[in-house]
Amino acid sequence: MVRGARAPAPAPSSPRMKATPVPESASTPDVPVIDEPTITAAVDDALAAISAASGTAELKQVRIAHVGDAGVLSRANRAIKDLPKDQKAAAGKLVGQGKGRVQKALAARQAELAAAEEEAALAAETVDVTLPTDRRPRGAAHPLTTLQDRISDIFIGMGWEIAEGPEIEAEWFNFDALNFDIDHPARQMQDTFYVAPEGSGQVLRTHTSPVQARVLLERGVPLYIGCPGTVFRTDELDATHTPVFNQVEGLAIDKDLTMANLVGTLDSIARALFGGEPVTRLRPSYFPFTEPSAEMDFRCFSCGARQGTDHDADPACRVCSGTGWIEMGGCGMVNPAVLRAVGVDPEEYQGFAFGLGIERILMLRNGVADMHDMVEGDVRFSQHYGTEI
Ligand code: FA5
Repeated sequence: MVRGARAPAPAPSSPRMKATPVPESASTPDVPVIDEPTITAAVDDALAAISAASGTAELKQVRIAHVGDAGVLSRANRAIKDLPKDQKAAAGKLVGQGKGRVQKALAARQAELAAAEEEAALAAETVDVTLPTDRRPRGAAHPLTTLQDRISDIFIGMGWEIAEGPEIEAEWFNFDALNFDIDHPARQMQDTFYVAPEGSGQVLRTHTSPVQARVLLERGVPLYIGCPGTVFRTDELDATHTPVFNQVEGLAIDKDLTMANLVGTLDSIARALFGGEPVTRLRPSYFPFTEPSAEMDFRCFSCGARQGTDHDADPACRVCSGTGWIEMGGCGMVNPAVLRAVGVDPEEYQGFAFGLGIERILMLRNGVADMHDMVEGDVRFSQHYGTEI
């Protein structure tokens, strides 16, 4: 009845136990006895270990110990083939049923423990979405950038192209090509930032007008362009001046253009920027690269002058200095000397040009009374335009 080291097994305790004892072989001590008490004891051991396992890792060890190759049940299973033929069926049933009970208990406990572990992990990993975070505040484009984009859109809406030029500019483009005399006051060190070393022939451009000459050379005529960009002058910072500011240049060269086209274009840009009918005026002026030349002024937005030309300005107004007018830019018909400098025949082509100060437009459009606010980086100014802190 026995193969292996165990003492002879007791008589079958269950009437279902059909396995006939197998002859003992002392030479194979690892082969368990295949009888009901042995298999039942192995199954009970396994079931006790399974229910005692406190986690899936421990259960894995239980599985290896009780149904792995070295376990009693597996060894008994392997030994069945060596039993006498008439005992195989009963032994197979006994071991198979025992193993089945253990496997079923293992699967149930595995599911139970895995669910408990998952629940514990979820509880441990819970994110408290109400906790304060290190959220980065949202920035916003500087209002000057937004306005510059808006102005570019207006040019594009008129069917014009946008052109750009370098901020470090050749003196020739900044002055010579634009018909500035060699001793023109604007060239003085007091007005212009020169790029070292002395005599480099390079300046920080003092206006966007050099783009006129560059684009005329590059693209030829006819030409309709808008050129927004940053310019530099040795001006002191005050309510209406800053040393680094932005301009937008307009240049139209075609056949039969007149001053009327210039005025119509400026008025249409003013309407697109401000809506309604802004009060503007052209005042005779002088620029070496336009002839005739004018300054374009807007009625002051800050004092009594804002109500129209029939109303007096406030003599103490810091925005218009009591004049009732804010200078927005210069303009005029392109000087034939400029056209000749870039190889265009002034008998055939004429044109107009203008250069507007973008900071001044922002002042008028958004009621900014002091240019300090635009450049000093006080976050309260930026917040007004959408920057968060
Ligand atoms: C010019 O710069 C000419 N290039 C404009 C021009 C273009 C004339 C094409 C004719 C044909 P002006 O120096 O006036 O012109 O400057 C133009 C505008 O820039 C001024 O009207 C003003 O709105 C603005 N501006 C000038 N200096 C400053 C400054 N320091 N800070 C802020 N805005 C300024």
